[in-house]
Amino acid sequence: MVSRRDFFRNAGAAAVTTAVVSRVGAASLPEAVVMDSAATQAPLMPPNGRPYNPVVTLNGWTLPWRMKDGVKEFHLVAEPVVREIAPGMKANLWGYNGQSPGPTIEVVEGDRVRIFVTNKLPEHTSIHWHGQRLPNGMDGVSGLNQPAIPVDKTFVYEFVARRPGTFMYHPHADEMTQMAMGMMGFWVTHPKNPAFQRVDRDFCFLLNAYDIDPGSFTPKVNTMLDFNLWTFNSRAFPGIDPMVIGLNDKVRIRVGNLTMTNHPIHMHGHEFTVTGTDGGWTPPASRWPEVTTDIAVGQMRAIEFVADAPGDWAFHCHKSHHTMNAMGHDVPTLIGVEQRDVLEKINKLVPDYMIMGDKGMADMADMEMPLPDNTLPMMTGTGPFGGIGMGGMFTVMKVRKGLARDDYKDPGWYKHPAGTVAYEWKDGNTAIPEPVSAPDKQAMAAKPGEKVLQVVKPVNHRGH
Ligand SMILES: [Cu+2]
Repeated sequence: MVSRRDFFRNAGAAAVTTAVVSRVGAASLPEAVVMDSAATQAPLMPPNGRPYNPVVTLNGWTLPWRMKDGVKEFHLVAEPVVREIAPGMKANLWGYNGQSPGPTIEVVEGDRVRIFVTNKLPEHTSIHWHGQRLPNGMDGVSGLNQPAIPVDKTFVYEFVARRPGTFMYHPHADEMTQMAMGMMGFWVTHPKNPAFQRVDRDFCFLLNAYDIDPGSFTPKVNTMLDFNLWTFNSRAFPGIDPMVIGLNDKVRIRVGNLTMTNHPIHMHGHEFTVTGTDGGWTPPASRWPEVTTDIAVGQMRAIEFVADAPGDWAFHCHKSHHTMNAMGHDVPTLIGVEQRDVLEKINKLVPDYMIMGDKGMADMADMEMPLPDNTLPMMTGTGPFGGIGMGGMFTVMKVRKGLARDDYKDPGWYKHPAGTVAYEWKDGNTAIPEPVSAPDKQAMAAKPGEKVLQVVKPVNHRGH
């Protein structure tokens, strides 16, 4: 096991060798590098080839390559993996090279790339290189562009990474099953000119969703709508690492959506612009400021901003169900229900039953309920002021002064300057402003014969 601290201490290409296990003896195949940790790994500084500014994959890593006669050779192994979704929950997924999602592949515009794909799954597979300009026979749709890769066979994909930008990879073979099981990965083609749209920190991750019943380990692969785990790179908060950012750094975050619904991704404390899609860089004249961008199914968005506000800023999907974990789904609404009357009776049937939800669900963030094995509480994560009440697609951007360029270590919680945290009003500690005078009630009421306010009859919306 390679600890995160060791990894950051040894940041760089050499460190990756400490996590590698050779899976393939054949000398003609590049080594299949395997990752045994679900933690964010340090950026992989390119040891050869054209220079570029590497990305940081949130709770992920970049696949090292072998340079052979000027061709970058990668080896992906499609295989069953055990992925830790967050401390306390592991899932039996399918992925690549020890983790799910698979490793990020980073190349440079104009690179010739050769990817060996070994199939260690129990069924055939293929890889589609989402968004790439490539020869038709390399596009990876099994049956259409190539025969599927049989079990235990290795296929070779080869093309020139023509267009710089952000891409994804995933199977186009039994893809409903294989993507529900977690087979996907990120691909970044860096521009030939490292100064083009240069940023100080470049994060990337995929959005994914799973339906794993509490107490079980394997996703239900036929689910279309009722997913119960909403994840960034197959991790649920508080298992998602923070994005650590230096004050005034120029930052890019690339987010790809391989779930079956859209995700309005929302950033606190800053405005950003959408600078890239999976179709390429957006023309600067087309950009406008946002604090939320909706990412549709199969899309990628690259957003950029200057991190000029120190603090711990939430970064999450704005669909509130997507910041809840498995135990938060299918819970009945109990607000206002007086459960005390029946508690004694319920306790005879269910001895550990607790009254909950009658005043809302906030208590659940702090409650330590007995859980089935291998699942996550509805909402979880504790901050400096108590329960955060979030799970799923949620993390924190930690913007700090004085960080070294390559420092991605969690700096701990933000220390707020005195007088800058919301506080409880107590008589005498500050003046409460006079209430703003209410509008004149008479002006609101319609005089007889006057149609000032129209009364709209309730409409039954059912059946529309
Ligand atoms: Cu969402």
